[in-house]
Amino acid sequence: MTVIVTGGAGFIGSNFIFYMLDKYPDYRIVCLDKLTYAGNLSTLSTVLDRSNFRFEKLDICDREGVYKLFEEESPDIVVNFAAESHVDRSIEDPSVFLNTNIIGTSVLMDACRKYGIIRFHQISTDEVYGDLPIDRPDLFFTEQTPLHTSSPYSASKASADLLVMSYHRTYGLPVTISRCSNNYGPYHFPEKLIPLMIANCLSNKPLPVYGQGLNIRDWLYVEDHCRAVDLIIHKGRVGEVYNVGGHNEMMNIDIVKLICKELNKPESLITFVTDRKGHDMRYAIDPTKIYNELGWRPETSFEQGIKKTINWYLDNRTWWEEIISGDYKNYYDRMYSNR
Ligand code: TDX
Repeated sequence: MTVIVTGGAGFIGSNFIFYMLDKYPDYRIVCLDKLTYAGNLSTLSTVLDRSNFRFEKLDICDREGVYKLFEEESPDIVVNFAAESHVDRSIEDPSVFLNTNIIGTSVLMDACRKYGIIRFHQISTDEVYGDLPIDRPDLFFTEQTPLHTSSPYSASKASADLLVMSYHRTYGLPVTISRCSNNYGPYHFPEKLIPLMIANCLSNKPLPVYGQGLNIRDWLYVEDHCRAVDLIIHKGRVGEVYNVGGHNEMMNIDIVKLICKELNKPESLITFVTDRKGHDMRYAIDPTKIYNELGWRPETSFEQGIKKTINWYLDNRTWWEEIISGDYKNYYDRMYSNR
């Protein structure tokens, strides 16, 4: 079995590659990644030499390059993790999100049609459903919840989902989609809430909490997400959407306080800054379908997961310190100075 993993040098994609190489030593894993700011080849350094692994620096929008790779590798399964994923960046400049997330997905699916595959799996997000009110803890996103996006990022992901479903209906492409809640864990890019707060704590820098920090996210340890994708690509029903989440809702401010506590840093580092435009209040996934159909359950509690994650950032300082000192520094100054 040959599996193409796009965006495999990014956070969730790289974790998925490690998971697959470990679980299926007889599979061939081909990573296709453009190595944007969020992709880091050093993340894959431990697997680059494996005989059943190939890395190809490629943009999913590059039709010729993608077709050539499909011709060479004849993949059975394609899992599309490649995406621009940071909401704040999409508010600054939507265009690259539309290109990569929508056009890129269509190029990949055209290649799937041309060369034939047994499964195209699209990694989507709970953000396509919009948000839920804070005072209605009884409400959850199901697979039937209408798409109702807030940011250019989520609109681009919802557009891609619609396109994926249209390729299934129109061309009979064997597709599945997963919509997962917020992931956290090793190799999470430090522009996102949890790694940013860990990195800032460790450097005794202010912890910028948007608005009052009352927004709620539903957190899932990245390895649990990888297991869900593995189950869906092997056992999920074609043409179906699966929500993935572990009923672990937390307020941003509580997460930041927890990180301060774990790292023994004063809460006085917390700084409330101007809110994100169009900021979604609450995400909460109803994972009943994947529980019942595929028997998936999250295995890592948030208590264990956050400890593992913090320890990973303590043990892998070079990985994130290099990122923070490079181009990313310009982004950080642009985004947070005068906020
Ligand atoms: O500095 C910050 N301060 C802050 O208060 C940052 C970076 C974030 N926040 C808040 C905004 C959100 O309410 O924390 C929450 C989490 O923010 P992000 O880490 O940017 O994630 P989110 O916007 O929830 O989106 C994430 O989950 C869904 C991923 O980035 C998406 O790619 C995924 O689809």
